[in-house]
Amino acid sequence: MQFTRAIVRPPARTFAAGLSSAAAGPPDLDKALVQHARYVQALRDCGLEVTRLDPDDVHPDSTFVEDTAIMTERGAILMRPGAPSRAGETASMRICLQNFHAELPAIEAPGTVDGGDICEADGHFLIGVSARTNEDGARQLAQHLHRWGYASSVIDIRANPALLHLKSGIAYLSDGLWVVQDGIERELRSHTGIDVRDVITVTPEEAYAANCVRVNGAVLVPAGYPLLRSAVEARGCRLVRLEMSEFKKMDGGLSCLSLRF
Ligand code: CIR
Repeated sequence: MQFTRAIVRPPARTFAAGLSSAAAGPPDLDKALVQHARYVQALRDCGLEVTRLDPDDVHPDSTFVEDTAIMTERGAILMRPGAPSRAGETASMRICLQNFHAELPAIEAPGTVDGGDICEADGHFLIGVSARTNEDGARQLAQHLHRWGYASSVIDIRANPALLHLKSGIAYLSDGLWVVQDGIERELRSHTGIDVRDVITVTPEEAYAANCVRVNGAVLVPAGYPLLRSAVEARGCRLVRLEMSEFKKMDGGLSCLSLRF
């Protein structure tokens, strides 16, 4: 899918109060703002027009905009984040998305879905059921997608507590190429019916790098993961390395920082 736009939101002053299991110490806000600005520039360099929402101090995790919506070629769907502290993030995202889409279906209670649990591969949506995305939310989302002619499959990641979201452990880079953490590949091949042509399996030491993003001609990867870098380069992809240290401290990956469409 060729992207022309992205939505981002810089980290708020309250960023360090967000949810985290990383036990890596508090993030440095100034560094996070610099890393975020470079991320935005990378999106612009890929040809995207970037809409920047105002920082939202009330919601410390609000920089992770990917969790609030999913974007498809046929429309956007508003999510209902599973963490109570993040539920309010969708209000401003709804207003923003209404500028682009007259119809904006939404996940309703008791369903919850975090956008980070959704991975699209050429019109087939993998929906992760996780600590954040429940079965009711997954069912609602599958129905919305079906209405637009998309296929979907559910992957239950609840037995793998190391994965916050499905996309913490899997990325689709187009042309049949996947990046996965060990364990998810089996699920991908056995449950989805997707034609998996090429797989880069990240090592446990580089697990964080499984969350990388294809943006038009480039693949955005976190800096500091040399094995993934060479595996992606070996496939002839143009690589953009981005420092993500402060977002990693808050359990956030590369994809979480933007909605691309
Ligand atoms: C959270 O726990 O919700 C945030 N601290 C991190 C969210 C990361 N989002 C994502 O992986 N899509």
